[in-house]
Amino acid sequence: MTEYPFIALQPNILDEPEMLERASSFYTELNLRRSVREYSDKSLPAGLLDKIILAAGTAPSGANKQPWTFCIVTNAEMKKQIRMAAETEEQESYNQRMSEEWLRDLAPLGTNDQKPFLEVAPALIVVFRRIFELEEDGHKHNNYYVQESVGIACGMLIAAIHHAGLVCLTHTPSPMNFLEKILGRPSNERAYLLIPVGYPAAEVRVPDIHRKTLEEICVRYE
Ligand code: IYR
Repeated sequence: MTEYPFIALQPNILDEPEMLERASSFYTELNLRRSVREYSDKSLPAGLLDKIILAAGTAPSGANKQPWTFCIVTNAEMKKQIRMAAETEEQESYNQRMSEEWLRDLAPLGTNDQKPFLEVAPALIVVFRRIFELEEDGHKHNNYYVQESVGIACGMLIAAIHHAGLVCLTHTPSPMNFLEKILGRPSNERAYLLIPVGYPAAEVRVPDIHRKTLEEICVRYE
């Protein structure tokens, strides 16, 4: 096993006022992010999603295995197939699988089993977690903390999408294995999130939800 050579960290040295200013403006920016379910069909600038995915790929991961694959689907026929398969699963979920309590919790958000955004949005990013790597001799090499690693990468992906001036939705049709089939993914990949990306539809409205306060989400031990 060869070791990595160690190189000097390139530190991000800022003075304290600038640190506070940057932390504050980053929060202000992220706090404007909203999940969007209605999209314009306007296409995206060439190369934009590549940079966004490169940003997501900077996430930390178990043993630096980077156990993720990001598929960009802009093909209209494939988006249609994905919409139809997702709606079939969602109909089953809304009508049979989700509990009364779950449906009551979701009701204020106004979601339902119809997912037109899967066809209207100019791109779908389908994120797969790689549960192992298949070596050339057929040996399965383990990945570690795959859920955590891919979750972190998706958080960074969503932040990068927002930072670039686009909107998205973390959509989780369940079960999601139809995505592996439609996209012909290899046996080591499992669908993790389905993320429509694009511009919001004109005059789109979103539910007036509120974020928890600092006191609600932070406990100090001094
Ligand atoms: N996957 C379904 C249901 C759904 C579940 C939760 I938890 C949400 O926060 C939102 C929706 C759907 O996408 O409609």
